[in-house]
Amino acid sequence: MKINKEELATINAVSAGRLETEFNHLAGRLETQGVDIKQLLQNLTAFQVAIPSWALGAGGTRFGRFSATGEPASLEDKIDDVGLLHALTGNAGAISLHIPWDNPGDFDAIRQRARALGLVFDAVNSNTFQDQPGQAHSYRYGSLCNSDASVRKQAVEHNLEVIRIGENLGSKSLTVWLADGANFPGQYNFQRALDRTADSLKQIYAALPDDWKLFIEYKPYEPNFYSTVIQDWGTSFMLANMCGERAYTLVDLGHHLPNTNIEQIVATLMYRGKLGGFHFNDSKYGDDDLTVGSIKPYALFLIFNELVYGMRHNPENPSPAWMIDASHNIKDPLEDLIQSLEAILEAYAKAQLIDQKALRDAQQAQDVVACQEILQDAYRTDVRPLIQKARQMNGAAIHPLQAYRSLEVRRKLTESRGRESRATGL
Ligand code: RM4
Ligand code: MN
Ligand code: MN
Repeated sequence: MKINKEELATINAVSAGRLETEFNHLAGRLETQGVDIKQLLQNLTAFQVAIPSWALGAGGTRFGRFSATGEPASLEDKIDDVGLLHALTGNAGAISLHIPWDNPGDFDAIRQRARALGLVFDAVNSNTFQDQPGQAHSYRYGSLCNSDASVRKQAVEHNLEVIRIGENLGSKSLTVWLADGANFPGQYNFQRALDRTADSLKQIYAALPDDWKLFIEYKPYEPNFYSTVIQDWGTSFMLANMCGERAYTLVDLGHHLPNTNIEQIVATLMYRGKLGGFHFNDSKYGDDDLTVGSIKPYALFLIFNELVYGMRHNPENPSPAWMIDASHNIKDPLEDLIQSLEAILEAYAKAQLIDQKALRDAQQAQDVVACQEILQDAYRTDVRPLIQKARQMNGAAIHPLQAYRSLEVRRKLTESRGRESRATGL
């Protein structure tokens, strides 16, 4: 199904008057504080977050899976779902594929379908954490780190195949996340496993097209519970440096042990020009992949503060590849993604409200209380009218979730795809 522009306009008309009043009120107040509203709106309308193809169906846990009805069973359907999200929010203009969960057959047709919906293909993701039917060697004991050279070769070749697929779709980056690790002390030698991983990554990097980037993701544990080869940002940063200029670290918010100061990691990476990509989600304990902003919205704001600072001061970083990497097992996946997009936009908008000059002065004067006030003043501002205005300007829904429900999107998807259709992914 497609969002009917006229129906959307009718829905928007109901809230347009109220939005105008609220927007004018907020914009007027912020302008007296020196905020450039025009620039802010421009940043918000331009902000695009890639949607992972594996978040469009219900996410499972190792204890089971509760299907959402009308799930997208094919890549075509997944593209259509991202198209729906983009039409409703104006901020979901890209899709990130996971190979072989996604298997683009006819590249031209797939590209064409995405283009018609205003979508581009963001980073492609390789999968060497699951064995595929008919595969010659198993990843049971790791892929790029494996002590068996033929397994490493197979894993490197898979990454090269993913690059080839990405090239055909117009992607410009490859994200490598490795499950490689050990469940028990002594299972492998740390240095040798790391050395083999570095060597395999260098082979992948060497095959990267000139205008491509390599993103190396880290994660402390799961699926291995004693050690993960690329367990933290430091290891990823080191490997990215060993590979070369176009290799970067990718930060996934859920890939940290509880209470880690993620905003400081962001700042450190940006300081050295090595932050390449970002996976948004939220968590309480581990890689929970919960809706962005549902647990720690203040931490998200502080992270965005560093991102905004870095985007202004560290031009040696590429403009980060933003992606949501969340998937939920009980919510409607599209509603979940709408909520995540809203939280991201909110944190991004609030971070731009921070009075950087005043903050710098307060830091210089070592006025700790003032520093906190400046940050929290921005955080406590209700920026929703700004985001709603930006969506209206993009021709999207002022209230995407409400529009999604009143257009009965899930019911219509279920009608056309059936109750049993199932998306590929975890
Ligand atoms: C991992 C990691 C990767 C994602 C897989 C599905 O934990 O976050 O980015 O591709 O999950
Ligand atoms: Mn991730
Ligand atoms: Mn993850």
